[in-house]
Amino acid sequence: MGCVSRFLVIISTLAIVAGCTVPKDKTPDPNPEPDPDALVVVDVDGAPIAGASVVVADWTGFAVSLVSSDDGTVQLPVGERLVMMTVDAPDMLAVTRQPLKGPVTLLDDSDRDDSDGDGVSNGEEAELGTDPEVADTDSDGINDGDEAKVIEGFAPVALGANPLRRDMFVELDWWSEFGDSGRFGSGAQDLLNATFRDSSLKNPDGTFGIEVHVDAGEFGGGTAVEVDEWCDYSEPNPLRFDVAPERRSLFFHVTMVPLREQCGHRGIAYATRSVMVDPIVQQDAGVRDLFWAGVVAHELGHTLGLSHGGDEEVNCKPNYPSLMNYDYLPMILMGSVSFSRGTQPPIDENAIVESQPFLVYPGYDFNKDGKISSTPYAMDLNDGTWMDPALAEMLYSVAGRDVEEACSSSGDLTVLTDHDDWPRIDRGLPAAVGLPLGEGNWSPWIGPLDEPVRE
Ligand SMILES: [Ca+2]
Ligand SMILES: [Ca+2]
Ligand SMILES: [Ca+2]
Ligand SMILES: [Ca+2]
Ligand SMILES: [Zn+2]
Repeated sequence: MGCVSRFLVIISTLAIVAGCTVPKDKTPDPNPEPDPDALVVVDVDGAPIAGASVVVADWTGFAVSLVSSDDGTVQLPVGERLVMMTVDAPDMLAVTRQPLKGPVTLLDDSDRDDSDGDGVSNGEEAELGTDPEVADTDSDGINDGDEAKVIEGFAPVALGANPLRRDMFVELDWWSEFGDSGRFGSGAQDLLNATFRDSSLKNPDGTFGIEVHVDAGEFGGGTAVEVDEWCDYSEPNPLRFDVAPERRSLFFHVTMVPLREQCGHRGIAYATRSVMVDPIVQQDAGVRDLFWAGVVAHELGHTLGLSHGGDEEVNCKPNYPSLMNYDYLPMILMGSVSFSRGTQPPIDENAIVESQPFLVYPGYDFNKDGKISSTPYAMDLNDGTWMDPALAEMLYSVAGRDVEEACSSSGDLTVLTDHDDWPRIDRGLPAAVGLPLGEGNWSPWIGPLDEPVRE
């Protein structure tokens, strides 16, 4: 019913109401009647349990604690978008579940000790399949208790944390001027997830890699940001670590703003778990998603402890096929590169033998003389010129710069080595999550006085 007709109805019934009243269904009731459907009953074998703890989390992960009454009932908050709950009582096995309504039956817990102090008892850990002697079974920096139970304040489990699989939480803000086209949507999120799942790291549940949970507004965190100054990322800048306090020990933070235009960089890894990325929104959506996922993965790679040469700052090594490497970063546009597994043999630039296997090739013409030579020769390889020139030019032009500028090798002839990125990521994730957002350096492996990594 529209405003005007409502006015007319009111006039005809009450005769003296002036103006337009707000329809009742849009006015929150400050003292709503309890919703009989939003009721939980806690019992053991049908006997109600009074004083049981019931912690409920809403869609943003925010969680509040309730207590069951004498008849075992708990009235859930009305009007909240609740997604998960944990019911717990002394000497009972805790139950975490969706949906929230209806009966919850607790079981006896004969082993209520918590040997590793992670918030889940030994009996509960036996049920969950987690290690009762290790607080962080899947080594992602989040304790088993925080991944298995809804805990008061902020509950990662309500946003998809799993105690048997590595999880990584990323809050992503974007420049408001870009509108919706600046938002890191599901296409880019799927590609980012694929990059972190294409991994040698096995999880306790048998899956591989890291599950990345992006909050570009889906969980109430990521927002469009309206500031127009980001080159100065010092303390007063409102962009800096724009993450709710209860999330700051857990979330990585990505800000997508036009860095390149204003500051001359495509991406910057700043202090702990915080990066900025230029979204380059003029690309078509498919190319844009590939580019976004690759550059965000690259910058997150820095905050997990990786340099452009893996464990060293030697860029553009042909035999380091990782998106940390500038030579390979543009290849994200072909959807064909992730982090390196370190399986390529070393190449001595003083004695290059082209007839040896390289990547998928049985031999490779590094010096572009038209033949695959078995006679060793000397050449600087990590200057970007080893790639097929036409392909290199195409890829780098989309990525927005030329090959020489990207690599700028010193010209020294050395032994170039591959690097297995995954063990470093495996150590970097729990090390980074253990630190407060924005304190310390871009990488948990670098001292606190180092410069941020640019690009
Ligand atoms: Ca425990
Ligand atoms: Ca444990
Ligand atoms: Ca964990
Ligand atoms: Ca986990
Ligand atoms: Zn970089």
